Amino acid sequence: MTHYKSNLRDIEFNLFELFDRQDVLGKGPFQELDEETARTILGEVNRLATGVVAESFEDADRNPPVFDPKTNTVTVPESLKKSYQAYMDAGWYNLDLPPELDGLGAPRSLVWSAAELILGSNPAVHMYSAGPGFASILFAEGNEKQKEFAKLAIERGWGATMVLTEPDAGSDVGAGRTKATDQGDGTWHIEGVKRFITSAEQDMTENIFHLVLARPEGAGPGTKGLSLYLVPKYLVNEDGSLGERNGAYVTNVEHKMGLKASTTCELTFGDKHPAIGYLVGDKHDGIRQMFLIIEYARMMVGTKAIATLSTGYLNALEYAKERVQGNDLAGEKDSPKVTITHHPDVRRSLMTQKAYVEAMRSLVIYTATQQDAIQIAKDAGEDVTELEAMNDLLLPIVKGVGSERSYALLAESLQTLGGSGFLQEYPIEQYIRDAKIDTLYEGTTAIQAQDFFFRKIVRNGGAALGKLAGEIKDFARSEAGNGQLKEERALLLEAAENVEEMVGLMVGHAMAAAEDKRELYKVGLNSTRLLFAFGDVVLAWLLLRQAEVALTKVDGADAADKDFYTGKIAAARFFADQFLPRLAAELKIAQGVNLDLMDVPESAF
Ligand code: ST9
Ligand code: FAD
Repeated sequence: MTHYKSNLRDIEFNLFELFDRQDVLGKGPFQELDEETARTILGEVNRLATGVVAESFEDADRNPPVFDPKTNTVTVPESLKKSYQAYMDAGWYNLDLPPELDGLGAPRSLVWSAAELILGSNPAVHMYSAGPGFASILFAEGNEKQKEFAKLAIERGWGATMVLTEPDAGSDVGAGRTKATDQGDGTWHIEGVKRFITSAEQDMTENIFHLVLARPEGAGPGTKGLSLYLVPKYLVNEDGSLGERNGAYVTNVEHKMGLKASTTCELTFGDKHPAIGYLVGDKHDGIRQMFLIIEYARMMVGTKAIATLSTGYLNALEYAKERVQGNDLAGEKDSPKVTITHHPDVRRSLMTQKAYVEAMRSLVIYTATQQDAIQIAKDAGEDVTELEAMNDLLLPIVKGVGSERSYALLAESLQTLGGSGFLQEYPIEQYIRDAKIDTLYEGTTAIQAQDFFFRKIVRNGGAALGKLAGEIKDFARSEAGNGQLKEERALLLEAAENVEEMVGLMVGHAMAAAEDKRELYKVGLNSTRLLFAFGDVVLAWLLLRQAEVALTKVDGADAADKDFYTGKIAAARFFADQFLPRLAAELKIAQGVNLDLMDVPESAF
């Protein structure tokens, strides 16, 4: 038994009962995969995730990788090496690779479903195994030589990193100072110090390639002046053998609150000897290229958070079903003691965890179905602009809402165990420590909220938002649930209208900024509120859609399925009743926002 409790039943429910992925399998770009194969793959990944991959989760936290400053090397604990190797040997990283790279080119809905299992089991393993994924981006963006490099990297299982952050350039990536100097022979020298770089050193792969944002000499300021360079740890000879050690060295590994198995490194370029880099695709287009990775990584982070809440909830549930404590609140004085699931407050907490996590899993898979649609349309040579806009709109919700709600609700999972939850004997305290990072990296929640409003709503002219809100309102006005979800649909409609009004209010503030720049502060004061509020509407919609399916299947289902579908209906009702009415208050607060806070002197805080 490992710490990890997966929820394959719910993943498969989303894939095959809610989003009908069997209809896209076996045709178009997914010719090679049918439903049975997809289920077999998930079963196999689940076996690894609940077994060997999870086995090192605790040990690598208590005995994290060790950095040796004399040699600039890292020693990863043996337990983690075993988990990593077992996952790489199984070869499932190829699910997402295109056929040109011998991959399965699977639909993203299947890719992210499988990813949830590994991310819930041992997130560091998923991160160390990102090399092939990074190589596929290098393959897509690189010149001929770099494409060959990418193939080699996959064949030989090299690790990879994304290198943006510097001491003075975190959220503000455009403030980066790392510089690149053209050597005139197709190579560049990179100089500077990057910090917080995930997986930049380990002793599990023979090479590591860094994808680094640096500013070529003479380039302009900001993100648009940055270019993307391929900087391998070891240079690679023409025949594919490893050459000299390149001048990019890890000069520190951070001591952290959690996710200790994953190395977070300071990476210094060109200090000991030149760090040779190659301009990706021979073009200066760095920030766009890097965002191809970032978009993927933001999806990964949201999925990681939600996967952690899922196992947190299931651990809490198991405990609650066994822990006997106190009398039934409504029972007779000398009635027998009950398990804590009998207490109304424990039920409130458990159902809050269940409803959010099942809604957010559905959000991940729903977002991935948009990515499936992009894959299908591209394969057919069709325009993908609208599909990409929808995917773009959903990403900050997956990342921003997924990470914040998961972190907050993991505290509820811990609370369910009482004092025992605080002990290292149970995994939840580690889940909380490991999940905190999800609200921070790949763009903090504030950055997600601004991205959501300015880029995904305003810059898109509200098109994707309008389409999604329209679908939600159509559902709310429909007869879904055959009369049984009437009140919940009414709550959904009201909540959707409240959030639309909030968007209108903020667009008004943004427009008023043409006259008075300070009006933008009001947008900034409301942006995370909007992200969470819109998130709740989308989550409620997805839960009610799940309940609609469950209502058609619950009668006549076998015992296990009956419980499953009953839980779906209960979760949707609970969420609609408990969380949607709060959005009216959020709108009121948003409407009341003024500039007073911005006028409080810094010294008065
Ligand atoms: C990090 C890593 O934290 C943590 C974990 C690593 C684990 C690694 C392994 C897992 C990943 C696996 C991936 C493998 C890949 C597999 C693939 C398989 C197929 N969307 O608004 P502007 C672009 S890393 C798209 O003016 P500012 C766009 O080009 C550190 N593009 O920005 C735009 O130009 P245009 C993460 C976007 O004011 C240009 O940027 N750090 C988007 O100059 C300029 O845009 C962060 O995330 C977008 N949403 O700069 C930094 N947004 O407009 C957070 C911008 O012409 N900070 N672009 O299209 C930000 O995001 C800031 O908002 C900023 C602002 C830097 C963009
Ligand atoms: P800051 O940008 O200084 O932010 C501090 C606070 O101010 C935050 O609350 C933030 O929301 C807020 N804030 C900042 N600017 C704004 C604004 N304009 N509007 C509103 N609020 C704002 N980076 C990589 O390049 N590669 C990696 O592999 C990588 N891995 C990481 C792993 C770990 C464990 C950690 C801790 C970090 C990692 N990072 C990586 C860096 C990570 O992406 C940054 O930490 C993150 O983007 C935030 O930057 P910062 O830490 O400098 O915080």
